Amino acid sequence: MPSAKDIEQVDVLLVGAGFASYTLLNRLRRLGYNVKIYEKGAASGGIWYWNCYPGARVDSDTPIYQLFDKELWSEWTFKDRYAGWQELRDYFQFVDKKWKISEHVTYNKHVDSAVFDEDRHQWLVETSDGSEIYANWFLPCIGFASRRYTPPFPGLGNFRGDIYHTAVWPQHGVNLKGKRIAEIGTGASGTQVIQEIGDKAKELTVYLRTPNMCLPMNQRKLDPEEEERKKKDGTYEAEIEKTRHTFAGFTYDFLKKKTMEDTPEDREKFYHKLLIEEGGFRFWLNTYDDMLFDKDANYEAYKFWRKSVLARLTDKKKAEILAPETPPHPWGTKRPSLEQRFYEVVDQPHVKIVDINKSPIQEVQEKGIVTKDEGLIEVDVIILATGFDSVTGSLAQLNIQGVKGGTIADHWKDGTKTSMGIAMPEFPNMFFLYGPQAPTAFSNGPSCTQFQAEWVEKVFKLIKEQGITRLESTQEEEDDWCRRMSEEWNKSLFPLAKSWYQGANIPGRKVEPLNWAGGMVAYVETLDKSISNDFQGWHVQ
Ligand code: N01
Repeated sequence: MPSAKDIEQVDVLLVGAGFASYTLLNRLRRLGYNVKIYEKGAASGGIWYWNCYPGARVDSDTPIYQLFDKELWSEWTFKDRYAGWQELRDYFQFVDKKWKISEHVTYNKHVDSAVFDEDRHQWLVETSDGSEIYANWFLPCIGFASRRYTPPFPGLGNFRGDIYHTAVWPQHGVNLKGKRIAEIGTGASGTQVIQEIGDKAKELTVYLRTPNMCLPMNQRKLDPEEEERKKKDGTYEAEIEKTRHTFAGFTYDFLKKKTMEDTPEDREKFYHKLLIEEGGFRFWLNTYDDMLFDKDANYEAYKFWRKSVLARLTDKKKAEILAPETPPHPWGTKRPSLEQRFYEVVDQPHVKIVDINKSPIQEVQEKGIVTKDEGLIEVDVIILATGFDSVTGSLAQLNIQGVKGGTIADHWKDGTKTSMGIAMPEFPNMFFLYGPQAPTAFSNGPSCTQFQAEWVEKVFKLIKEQGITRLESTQEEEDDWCRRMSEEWNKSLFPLAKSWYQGANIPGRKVEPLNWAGGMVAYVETLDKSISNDFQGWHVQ
């Protein structure tokens, strides 16, 4: 055992090498802090290191899905309006070179545990290779989807073919051409996989539990000259600036208008413009401001969406599963995915959809999957796109021990509790970004991490100026935030969906709001208020 004085020391230890850590590293380094990043993967990119399944692509468009740094966006131009995983990896390499990030990163470094040493006001962090490091400040930036979920299908281990989970897709890729494939799950990952492999598979069977109410992505190649013009004429700057003033950190926001204030004809035209002409999330986040709060308003949106989908499907049985007359939950209360040809791909005869609500999966056998009504369907490959122990699972899986000895999982045993989705009492000198009870999954990722990182930078300036060595959020701050979390959530229709937004995807897990539903602007205001007036929401030493 090395003595404490022989153990490596660092001012700030960041975990994970994605958007949040890159922004923080750059900012804290400028303030003179000695910063390190530990990354579990073999390369940077955060989720884009792991997300390499066929068709993996982001659902936020250019220019807001990148680091909000003028020097960077002036030099980098994405090829696609919605970037794919390879391009995002290239982007991270570009930033890495530009900002010299890699010299601060240790790859293949998995944090096993972190314990706060009350005498030293430091975290002692241990990794799976047995190394230890003391960090004055510990900032896990591991996203909301780093703990994958595999449902316990009976017999899964007996399958003789290949099984792949989208969250840990082989980095070398998989040849699926001409294969008989079973695909389980139709969230963001499943939808993209299906539309990408559907044409290549010999047979594709999709095991579907809840239809994803997908929106057209309206993907297109970006014209480099036009992008250059937009950078020079101030369009990029203006678009990025808009993200500070909207609910979800996008460039657009809800209208200040109720659904029924428009005539049916005007409503139809408006929906058409959002859904068909503009595409992307506009039909979700740029629509009437009662859509996510009022059932009748919501049903109007659903009817229009359904009509647009039915027009693309010839197979009546599939249409009934994918766009039923009665929706399983209010429109948009579960994350809609952006699709490209999804409905045309699944409409083909060699693609089968099994509604597992009516015909549940009974077991997996050596040769394939058995459901109640279909019996055994033989396949070569099973793809699990069954998601994550989302939002809280990433942090709760780590053995991070607070001052009373309990882990984060212990702190949350009766329900998730945080101070403003960025800190917790009993866990001093620790901030986490893009995690539970922040705008996280209700936001454009780079907006959320940017605004949280800007706040952390303010805190670290004060820490330096005031010689602070220990900062712990107050219990009152946490209680107040949890109360506000529930208040915002319960105003909306979100509680009516069995979604991972509230942990309902994991059997036995407490169903509770996991993402801040009060919007980005109110979120940032709350963060700022907590450090004004001499850190009023914090215990300071
Ligand atoms: O995971 P999911 P994901 N039996 O949880 C089904 C981000 N992301 O990896 O809906 C059968 O959404 C489950 O069914 P149901 C993004 O924020 C973004 O797709 O619970 N099926 C669902 O269909 C996204 O939302 C991008 O009824 C079971 C699917 O598996 C989040 O990550 C790309 C089942 C899981 O879907 C998660 O996306 C990828 C069971 N026992 C990810 N259990 C982009 O930006 C679960 N399912 C494009």
